[in-house]
Amino acid sequence: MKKKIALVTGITGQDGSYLAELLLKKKYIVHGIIRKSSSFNTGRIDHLYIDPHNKTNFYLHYGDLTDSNNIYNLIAKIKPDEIYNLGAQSHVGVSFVNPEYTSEVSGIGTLRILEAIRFLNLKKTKFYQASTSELFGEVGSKKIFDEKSNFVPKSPYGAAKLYSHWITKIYRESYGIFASSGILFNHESPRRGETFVTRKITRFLARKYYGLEKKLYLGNIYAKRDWGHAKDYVEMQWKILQQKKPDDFIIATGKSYSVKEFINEACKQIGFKIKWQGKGLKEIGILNRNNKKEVFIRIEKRYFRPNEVHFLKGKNFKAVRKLKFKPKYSFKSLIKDMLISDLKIARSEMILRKNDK
Ligand code: NAP
Ligand code: F7E
Repeated sequence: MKKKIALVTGITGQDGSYLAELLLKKKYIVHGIIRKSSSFNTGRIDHLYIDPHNKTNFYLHYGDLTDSNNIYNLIAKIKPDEIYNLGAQSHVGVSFVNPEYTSEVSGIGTLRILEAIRFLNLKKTKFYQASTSELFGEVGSKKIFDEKSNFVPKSPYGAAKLYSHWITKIYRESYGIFASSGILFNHESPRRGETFVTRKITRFLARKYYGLEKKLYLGNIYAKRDWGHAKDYVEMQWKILQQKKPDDFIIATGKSYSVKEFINEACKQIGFKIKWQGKGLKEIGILNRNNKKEVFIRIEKRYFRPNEVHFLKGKNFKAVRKLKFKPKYSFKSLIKDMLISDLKIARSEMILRKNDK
């Protein structure tokens, strides 16, 4: 049987790397788009590239979602059966600083792919768009978001992703393209970028454990998120493209925790006694270790965003029914997975530093 060909944008990111692993396991030929950077940016996929089993199944191409010709030429050459558009300027905080660039990549980038599919008349190519819970924003009381909820984005990132979400639906309805979106709530893993809050916390705690770091500075620790594991979620991205008809799906756990609850659970797992004191910008986290008390968490104004989504929780009923969504990771086991990995990394650094002395 002919092997399926997939093209993944954002293959060097958290989701892209897990998705590439999954597709290779399913015997796909995987093509990925990587950006030219001044230092190596393939750390999450190097193990796939050097694996001799993947030699003829894994190809990387230089490209950028802001470059229409490049996107068009790659799609024309590869003629993929499935395109997963995971590439994005994905940091909500950064999108307030670089709103125009964020719109170009996370908004118009999607249009560039859809236009290439349309123009090349690729009738059999299926398209997956990485939509996000940042399309939603609370209006009044807390609620659980589902596929029928109104979109109220609160950031340039959310607005760019809303454009991508709608243009995907418009190309599906107007040109009959098999184009689907997964509206994914926050998902984390040991491969999560280090500036996202969960990884910032687990990385800090692991480094603190080995004496490599003193203090952690955070923003709004009362924001609540519906956190799942990226490994569970990329499987749904694939499943969404295996449906008979294109459609949109919420992928979420249905549980929501604050950043502070995440810290408390992570501290518990690593064996740190934490006590909170104060309010607002004066709130501090105090670590009690070996009968010594030390302020190790502080709140910093610069980590607050000009606008914030305070509460997110998703209703995953459609995904459970149609995609048989059954996540393997819980809130606690997600944190455990991240801590184990970050402790390993911190321990290696501690040994290196000792050997250097
Ligand atoms: P990520 O780790 O930040 O990865 C983003 C990827 O996009 C990286 O490979 C990055 O390349 C690439 N990229 C950035 N700018 C690009 C450009 N101009 N042209 C081409 N590629 C570019 O994100 P993730 O967490 O894996 O998320 C994957 C997708 O799902 C993103 O679209 C994100 O917005 C969306 N999403 C994420 C979550 C979540 O909780 N993780 C939830 C909902 C939706 P470099 O490695 O070179 O930077
Ligand atoms: O923030 C608060 C922050 O940056 C989570 C992206 O993958 O998920 C992600 O977006 C919460 C926010 O993720 C810090 O204000 C407090 O309320 O980890 P985050 P995010 O903004 O939810 C969605 C679904 C996506 O689609 C995005 O691509 O934590 N917070 N203190 C902080 N956040 C950060 N980054 N750093 C802090 O110091």
